[in-house]
Amino acid sequence: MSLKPKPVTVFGVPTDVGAGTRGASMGPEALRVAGLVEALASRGVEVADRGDVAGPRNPWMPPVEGYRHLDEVVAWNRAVMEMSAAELAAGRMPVMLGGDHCLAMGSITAVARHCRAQGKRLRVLWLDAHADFNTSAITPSGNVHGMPVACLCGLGPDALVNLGGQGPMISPADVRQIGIRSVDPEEKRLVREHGLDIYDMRYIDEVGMKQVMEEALAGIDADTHLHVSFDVDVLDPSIAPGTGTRVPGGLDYREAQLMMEMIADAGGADSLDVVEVNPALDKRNRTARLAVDLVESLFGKSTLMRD
Ligand SMILES: [Mn+2]
Repeated sequence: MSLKPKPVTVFGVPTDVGAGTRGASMGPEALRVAGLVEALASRGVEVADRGDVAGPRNPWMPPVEGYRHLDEVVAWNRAVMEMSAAELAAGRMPVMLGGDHCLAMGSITAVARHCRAQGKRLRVLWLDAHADFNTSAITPSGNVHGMPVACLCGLGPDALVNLGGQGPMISPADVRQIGIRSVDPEEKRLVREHGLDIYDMRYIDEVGMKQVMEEALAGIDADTHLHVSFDVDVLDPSIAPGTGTRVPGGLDYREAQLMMEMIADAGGADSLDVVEVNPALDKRNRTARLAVDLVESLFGKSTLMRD
């Protein structure tokens, strides 16, 4: 399959309202400084940077009924959903620069609605160290960036589950999670109960990234909208130190490149989140630069002599 020649809209979402560590709010600018927009343009992609969406400040308060900053999380996600929906309706590929991972609720809600309207099937690749399948009842922290997959699947507060109309917006069967290696005990039970398709690090170690991606991409065709939600903490902290929830034992450089190249080989993504880049924890913008490098591969830049 050749790459979809779709025009791209990049937009930033400068907030860490769903995170337990401050600093992901600086992610969009770090990704721009690392040359994300120019890298896409140099691939021949028609790319527009719409700047940053706006939202409330981070009040940095303890959880209320199991959620931290729920009102602010809802406001930011609504802004993300509206921006994503407008770009999808215009036939463009939204690339959302977070921000923390709670913002994927807004982007994927927009994508799911778009798919319903267009009669398209949806596949979500969730690249992450964490399953992000917590609920208010089982969350150890109340940080909503640990809950977006559960909320999208209908487990969460009404304000998030029904953000874009009657939820749930997606089903666990739409999701493939790759790189998982940190799941809270109760979350583990919930993930099993809902039958989430998880390619954890042990599975990647045992069968290799090539087979993992073949399985995760199986069944995708021209009628499938592919959304990639890329949390940079999927990468090993030794190569991607600039993120708030580092977990040892992540993807190495070659595995991550192969993952992105195989997505490109399958036709590329139709929408993309790049989240949890935290410049306050980074070293000379290394993590943002690596993320840009990987996004280039997702857009078909081969590291080898194949084209
Ligand atoms: Mn995440």
